[in-house]
Amino acid sequence: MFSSTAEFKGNFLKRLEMLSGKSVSESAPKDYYQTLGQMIREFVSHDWITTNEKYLASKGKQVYYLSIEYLLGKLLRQNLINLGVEETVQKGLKELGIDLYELEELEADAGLGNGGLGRLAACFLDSLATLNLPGHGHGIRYKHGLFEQKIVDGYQVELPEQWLRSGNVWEIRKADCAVKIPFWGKVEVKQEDGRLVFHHLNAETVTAVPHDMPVLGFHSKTVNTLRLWNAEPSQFPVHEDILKYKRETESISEFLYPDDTHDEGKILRLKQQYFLVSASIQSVLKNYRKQHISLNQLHEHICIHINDTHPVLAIPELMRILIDEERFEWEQAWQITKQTISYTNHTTLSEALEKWPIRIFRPLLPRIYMIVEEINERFCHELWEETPGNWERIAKLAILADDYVKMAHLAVVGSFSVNGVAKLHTEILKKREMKQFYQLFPEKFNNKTNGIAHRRWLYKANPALSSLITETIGPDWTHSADNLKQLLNYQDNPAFLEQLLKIKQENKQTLAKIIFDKTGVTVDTRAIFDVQVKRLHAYKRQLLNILHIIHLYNRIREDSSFSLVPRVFIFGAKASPGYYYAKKIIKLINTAAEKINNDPLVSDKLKVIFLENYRVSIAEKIFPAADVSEQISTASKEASGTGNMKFMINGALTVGTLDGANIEIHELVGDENIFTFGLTAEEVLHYYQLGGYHSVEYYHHDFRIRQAVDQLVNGFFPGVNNEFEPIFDSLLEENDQYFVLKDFASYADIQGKIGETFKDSLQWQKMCLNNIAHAGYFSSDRTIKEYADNIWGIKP
Ligand code: 26V
Repeated sequence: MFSSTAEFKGNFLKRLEMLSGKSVSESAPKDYYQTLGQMIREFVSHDWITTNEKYLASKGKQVYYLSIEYLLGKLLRQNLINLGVEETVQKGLKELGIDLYELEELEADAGLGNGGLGRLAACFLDSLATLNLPGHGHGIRYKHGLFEQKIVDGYQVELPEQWLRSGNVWEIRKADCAVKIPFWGKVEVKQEDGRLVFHHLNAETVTAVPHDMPVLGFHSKTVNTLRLWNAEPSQFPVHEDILKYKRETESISEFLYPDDTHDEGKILRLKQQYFLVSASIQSVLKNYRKQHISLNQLHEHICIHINDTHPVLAIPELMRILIDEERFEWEQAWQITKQTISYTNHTTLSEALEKWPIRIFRPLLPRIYMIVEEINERFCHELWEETPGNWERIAKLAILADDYVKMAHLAVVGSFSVNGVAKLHTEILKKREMKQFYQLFPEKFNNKTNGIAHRRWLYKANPALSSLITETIGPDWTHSADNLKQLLNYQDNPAFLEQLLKIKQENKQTLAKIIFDKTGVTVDTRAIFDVQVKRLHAYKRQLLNILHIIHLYNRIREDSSFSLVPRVFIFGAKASPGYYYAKKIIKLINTAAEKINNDPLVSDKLKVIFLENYRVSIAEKIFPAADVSEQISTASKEASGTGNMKFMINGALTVGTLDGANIEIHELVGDENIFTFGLTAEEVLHYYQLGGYHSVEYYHHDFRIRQAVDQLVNGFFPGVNNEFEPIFDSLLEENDQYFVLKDFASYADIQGKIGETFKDSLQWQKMCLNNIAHAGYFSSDRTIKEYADNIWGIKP
């Protein structure tokens, strides 16, 4: 890009003048940021064009990843790193008196996602480009990403997020590639030339305009595309209420959904899903037609991957185009569609499995509904042929049942591959949640354990540790994360372990400063930094963590012989705005923090920090500074988790249940390098099936539990009235669905063991080293290679 600092500076200054009309001294940091961003984007445009030309000319297979969420975070420094010019740029800017890290602060996080599922999509894009694989993302260009969280008086308050306020320097608007999406109206069926044809009449049409972002690979020439669709009014046709139409149209790409627990949001959410899918499929086929290959061979050249069920309408939409526009017969269209679509399931929680009331679906998407109906009828017919008279089975597996469209059923029936995201999760799908589908289509089911972009979560986030690793085993680990295993040769090398300790200590100091700036609380960096950062959900059991903290607090105050190894407990979590119970837990954590942090009796032992507005950029500061990684979901509930992998690769030790990918972490590092506790998935599922758990017994028989649980409601936290009664009730009246009390004792025990282990700092670092060394398996490069080889059939 620039062969020298001097060349960079020359370029930068010239461009700054052109763009802002000002000299360096007159310009503001915002101008520097814009200038640098534009320089990079323009610089990559050549490789971007070349990549697309190569893809087109080679006629090789390409994958399109459809996802309603992308949690990209900041892109400036990652792009510089990928281009291999970070050092040159940083030096050049410095000579001009500009700090690259300050510019990075000016960039808004692209937070177009809720959590794990959206961040996974972003990590996958990174790996696809780095591995030179032809894979592109399609999503929605939400004007407002996930809400900004403020904590006011201990409560979560949501503000609209504004990432586009100063524009998005990485995107290119492609108005000429816009497509039209029809909603509402009715379908007219006619006989023409001996076949039925379908016309969608009186539809309200929305224009989808793509905004393309380049996706750079690490030190590679490949530049893939993330295409984000913006919803805009079509040329204002005959419309009675133009303003209403404009408002409704634009609202399609206005907000990312924190979830769809509210009914009024449902139509909009379904509109978003069809908007994404229809725009993407139309655009994919437009591109495909340029290659002049028959649509009969679509599946040999294209794979469309649906990230969870949100984009599942890709199936009927592809059918619609093949049948209505390309005049295929049903059976032929169905074979092509089934062989083109693959699907990832990300949760077995029944409340998260999507289903749409037919009363909403049918009028909004009349032609799509007809196709779903036909898919369902044919599928039910097949079931009938196989087991005539077995209505129970048909009712269970049908796509349309009980007045709903069941999206996961459509996904399984209309795709060639169904994968879970960690070994246990896939087994639960096969043996339980989707057992009957597995019996019907065993060949479709497979596992792809999640991964993380280690170049963001280690190389970028933890420069000191990365340098040490590179000095020790050479630089190839950035491409081949498995090389990290070579670090095992240093596990008995005290000098090396001392260095690890020193780096962790420095990272903790950086985080301590952030904590002080944000909360005013001083934390001791010699204490164990024990961190739980993730979305707030009952099954993730932040409640178990905070109840245990309250218990520790009680113990320090009451038992003078008790000596706690000092701890700083750090939380970061957003609750869905409509999720009442989750918000109560946030209030509880903040209330406990307030009390504990202001009690001089425990101040040298215990601190509780809630960092507001947890997001990708703050996560990059947190993982490198963590000693302990809390992965304490009720076993069987967390499909995989990916935060667990980010902690691990930064040398934090996991305290976790045998759930999701924790199980695979455990297998890799062995019993001696992880702290596991609690019920197994099998035990949990057994209780759910057969009963036998009575939370009140644990409340009555364990004083520690009774004391902490009573403190929720007995005035121990002054000024909160009945605030925590719903939590109290969930544990006792509602029999503690997530086994918080059941797992409390084993959690407290293992936490004790963690304190003891931490005292021997070299032993602790040795354990950290073992975790880092085995974390290569969790690079999303490995995951993506598995998808590419075993599902998509794409090649570099
Ligand atoms: C969504 C909802 C929405 C309605 C209320 C309840 C509820 C519960 C869970 C979810 C999660 C939906 C899908 C999802 O984000 N799954 C996450 O995907 C990650 C990437 O595969 C994985 O690491 C996480 O374990 C999984 O929860």
